[in-house]
Parts: sequence; C-alpha cells; structure tokens
Amino acid sequence: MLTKKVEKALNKQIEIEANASQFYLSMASWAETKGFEGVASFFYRHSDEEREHMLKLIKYINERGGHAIVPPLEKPPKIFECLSHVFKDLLNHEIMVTKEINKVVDICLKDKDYTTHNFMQWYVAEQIEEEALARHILDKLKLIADDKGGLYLFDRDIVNMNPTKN
Ligand code: OFO
Repeated sequence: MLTKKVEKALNKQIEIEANASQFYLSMASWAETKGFEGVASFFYRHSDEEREHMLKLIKYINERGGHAIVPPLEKPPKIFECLSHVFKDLLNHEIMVTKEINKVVDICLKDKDYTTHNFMQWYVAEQIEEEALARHILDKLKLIADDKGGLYLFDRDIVNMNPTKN
C-alpha cells in the first residue's frame, strides 16, 4: 500500500511525463514542417516513450492500491527558433525531469517505501541516458553550426540515435 505522500508524488510524476510527451510531440511536428524528417521521427519516438513512462507509473500506482490520476495537459510551444534551440529545450526539460524524479526518490526514502524506491531506480537510470544523449546531440550541432550540408547529414543520422533503450 502506498502512503498518501508517495501516491501524490507519483501522480505528479505522471503529469510531468505526460507534459514531456506533449512537448516532444510539438517539437516533432515543428521539425516535420521544416523538412527535418530525421529530427521529427526522433521526437515522435521520444514523445511515445514519455507516454510509456507515464503509463508505467499509472499501472504501478493502481497495482499498489493507489489511484492514478490522468492529468490535464499543458499547451506546449509550437514555434521553435532553430534546431539548436529545440535540443537545448530538450536538455533543459530532461534536467528538470531528473530533479523531479530525485524528489520522488527522496519522498520514498523519507516514507520508508523501499518498493517504490526500487521501482523509481529505472527512471533514475533512464535520466542519465536521456541527458547524456541530449548533450551529445548538442555537441554535434555546435560543430555543425550553420553548415547546411552538415545539418542535412545530421538529420539523416539522428534516425539511428535512440532517445532511450527501453
Ligand atoms: Fe525523458 O523522461 Fe521520462 O522519465
């Protein structure tokens, strides 16, 4: 059985994952309209994975006798300045998600809920990979700068970069 505090923290995390999914979906749509097909498919996939993260939380809460609440969604931005901005936003968003996950872990420890603490370790590990990938992509974009040929190749190659290895 979950304590009320842990249940509340997990429900908040559902909201964060749902909004991340919306945010990345908006990035995918923007990239598609700009002709960056590879980037669009990267973000469509990323958006799906965030939804999976949300579903995993929903199922866990309900399995442990709590009630998972389906949250309302925030309106994501629809226009992005350029590819570098999109990936900077991605990195900053993931850094925020990591902080939120750490807060959930902290609440689990305070409430001595070692089962949920164990469940959350999957998210902790996932965040290391997601932040590292966003940083790696930003480094590549820095090298490319405004080189059109470089951007073309980047868009082609990003298809093979997995947002996460679920
Ligand atoms: Fe990108 O993060 Fe979910 O957890």
